[in-house]
Amino acid sequence: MPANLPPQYFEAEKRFREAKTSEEKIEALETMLAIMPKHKGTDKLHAELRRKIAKFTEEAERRYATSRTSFHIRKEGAGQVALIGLPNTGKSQLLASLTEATPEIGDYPFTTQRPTVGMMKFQNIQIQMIDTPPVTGKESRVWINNIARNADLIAIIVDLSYEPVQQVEAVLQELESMGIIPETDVSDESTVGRRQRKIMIIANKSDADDSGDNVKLLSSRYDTRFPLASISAAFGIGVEELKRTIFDALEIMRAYTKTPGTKPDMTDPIILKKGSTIKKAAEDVHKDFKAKLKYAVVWGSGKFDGQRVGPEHVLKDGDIIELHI
Ligand SMILES: Nc1nc2c(ncn2[C@@H]2O[C@H](COP(=O)(O)OP(=O)(O)OP(=O)(O)O)[C@@H](O)[C@H]2O)c(=O)[nH]1
Ligand SMILES: [Mg+2]
Repeated sequence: MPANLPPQYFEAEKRFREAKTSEEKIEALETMLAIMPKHKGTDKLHAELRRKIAKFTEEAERRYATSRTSFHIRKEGAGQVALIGLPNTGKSQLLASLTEATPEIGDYPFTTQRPTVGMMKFQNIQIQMIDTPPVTGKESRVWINNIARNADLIAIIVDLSYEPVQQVEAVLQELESMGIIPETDVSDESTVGRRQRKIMIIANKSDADDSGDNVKLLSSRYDTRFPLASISAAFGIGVEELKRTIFDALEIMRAYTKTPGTKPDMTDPIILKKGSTIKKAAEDVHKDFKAKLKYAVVWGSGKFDGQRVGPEHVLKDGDIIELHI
């Protein structure tokens, strides 16, 4: 045991010993893991803590599995977005504004106990949104950990009526303690064993007093790190623009395939990572296509419509492509 551990470590250790549920045990172990300095001398302890976390997570999952819920939410649509935030910031209200879902909305904290899923329509695609219990809830951790780890985008929801930067930092810290860090924070050793995720900020309650100043605070602090949208979920202000920001933050694009002499089906795009090539699109259409592909004809990102391009041609959102094998 390294001698220079801070008192918070021993407090967490005490919490671990006294914990009654797997969730409480996981929370304490993760705190211990986050606090412990990282160097050669602590490698074994790190591994030991991770093993214990895995064990209790499995236990918790087994328990929930018997009550027929699952920690894993199956992806549907063009992308999966997790709404994560402190209590009462408006996550459930936002899900209700963006989708057909009807989650419980309350003027008191810790309203949401279990995740709720809804599909958000953006132009001709659907994006899956997940409302989660507040990130600081004891029972939330196993849920948030699994959902945030698996989502294509984490949207941090903050309440513009008070200290928004502190709220973002608190959520980032919670995520970090679960081993989840922003994709934009690329740093050597801190990424080992960590899961990097796309992150954006949704500043809610723009109708509140002081919200303008608080948006400025957020944007000056996070401008280069995260996409930011300011909205009022309750009054529907900025919600349409938000859909576009979410689409952009997912870093995906649409392409439409057609066969020679026919029209493409513009209601059914294939979804690709932004910056994908013809080759990648071909692979998505059919796994045999990639090897056989000779050339493609493209409308949109070509120099002119109907241009013949090679497999390395980079596509843009909305391109129509004809694959020739
Ligand atoms: N003024 C204002 N109030 C809002 C807005 N969005 C949500 N609220 C209110 O904020 C409170 C909390 O909303 P919820 O959607 O339940 O918040 P939550 O983040 O899901 O809360 P938990 O589930 O407890 O984490 C409710 O009283 C909402 O009516 C908004 O845009 N403006
Ligand atoms: Mg809620």
